[in-house]
Amino acid sequence: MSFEISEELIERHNRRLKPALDRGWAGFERELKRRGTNPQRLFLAARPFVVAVPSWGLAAGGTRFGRFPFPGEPRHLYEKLDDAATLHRLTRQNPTVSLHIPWDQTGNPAALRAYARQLGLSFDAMNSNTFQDQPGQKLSYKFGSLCHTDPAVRGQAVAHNLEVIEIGKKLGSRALSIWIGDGGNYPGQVHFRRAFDRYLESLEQIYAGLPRGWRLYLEHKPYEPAFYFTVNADWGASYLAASALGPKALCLVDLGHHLPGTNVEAVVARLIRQKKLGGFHFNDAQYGDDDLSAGSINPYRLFLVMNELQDAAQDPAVKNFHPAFLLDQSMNLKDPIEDLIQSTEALFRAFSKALLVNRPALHRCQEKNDPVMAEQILKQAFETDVTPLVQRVRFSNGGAIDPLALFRQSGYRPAKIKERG
Ligand code: PSV
Ligand code: MN
Repeated sequence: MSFEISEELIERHNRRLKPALDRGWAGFERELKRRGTNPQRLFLAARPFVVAVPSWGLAAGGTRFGRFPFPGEPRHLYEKLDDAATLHRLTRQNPTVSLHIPWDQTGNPAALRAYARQLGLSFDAMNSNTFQDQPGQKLSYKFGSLCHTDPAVRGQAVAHNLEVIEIGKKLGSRALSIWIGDGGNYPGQVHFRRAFDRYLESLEQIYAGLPRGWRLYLEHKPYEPAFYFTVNADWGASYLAASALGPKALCLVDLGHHLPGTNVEAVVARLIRQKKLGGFHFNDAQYGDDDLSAGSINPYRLFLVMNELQDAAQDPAVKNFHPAFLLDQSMNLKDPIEDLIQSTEALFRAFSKALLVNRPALHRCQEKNDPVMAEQILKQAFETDVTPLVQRVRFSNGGAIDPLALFRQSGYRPAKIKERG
């Protein structure tokens, strides 16, 4: 019998912290009422927040210079699901896992799905991988995959994506996410227009294989592994491709995939306007695609992104707005469960603060060209301490009031060191 954080342990932890939470909530409620905000309505709006966990974020990630495994890390996908279930039991905000094929050897998808269901988990977007060669692979992706000059390589990459869809169908997923590294390192190496034509042609074949109700997410990134030119480098290229394909194709915004200085929240608003925002890979970055914990570097930017999402969610003119929330971060130094607790909380805080924005007042300031008061409205929401709300939502969903503290106290990782080595 492997060690688990039991419901009883969570209840005991919550019983201890509940009086302090109640005191905090009473003060928070008073402050909201003073501002004319209905606390119960805020609570109900915040309560459904969830974010998917990347399978590749559950074990130690690597840098280009190496990977440092940590004791007790999951040895295979089933153990990764055990850790994801532990995370979800603590937060009640991480009910789905996003898989990456072939990094995740599914073997028997039906058995995997049954195991996940037993743990209270299901599967989010599937990710294909044609940015690396796999052992035994027939044709190399050294010079590209979906955009390769050789139709046989493109065919192999398309077939891989169709196979990922098939696996996803068996797992109950409803989306395929494609990120490719195709591009070039040297001026002259790649014919820009033809490479994009080939990208579209390959994507059309994948799009045609999408089952009913599925979405295709196209993820852009300015550079790496291609350092001079990347085919899907920015939101513009991504938007062109998604538009050419049709309504099931949407753009996915990875927060780390923008050049320094890019106004990411404006990119988000533009994609919403074009009905092409599919979802997010949340993380944070200091320099480039750093895959650091969400909200660890620039929580204000995260709030501004959430603010655009709330603005759209509350706008009756924006229809069918359900952007997917996924984390995409890779940890070298932290325990991944602790990291994911921190990131989930940072996202939920930003989300909650965006709910606090006095939107009618903000719109009035925008119309009247009052930059000072408009900014004040955002700042007031951002600077509000939403801890009581965050804790109350977690508690009422059955999670832990302080998931990080409980995770440490539970002895989960030391128990896993004994079990997994
Ligand atoms: C690429 O840097 C990326 O953001 C894509 O989402 C990949 O699927 C993921 O990272 C792999 O680590
Ligand atoms: Mn990503």
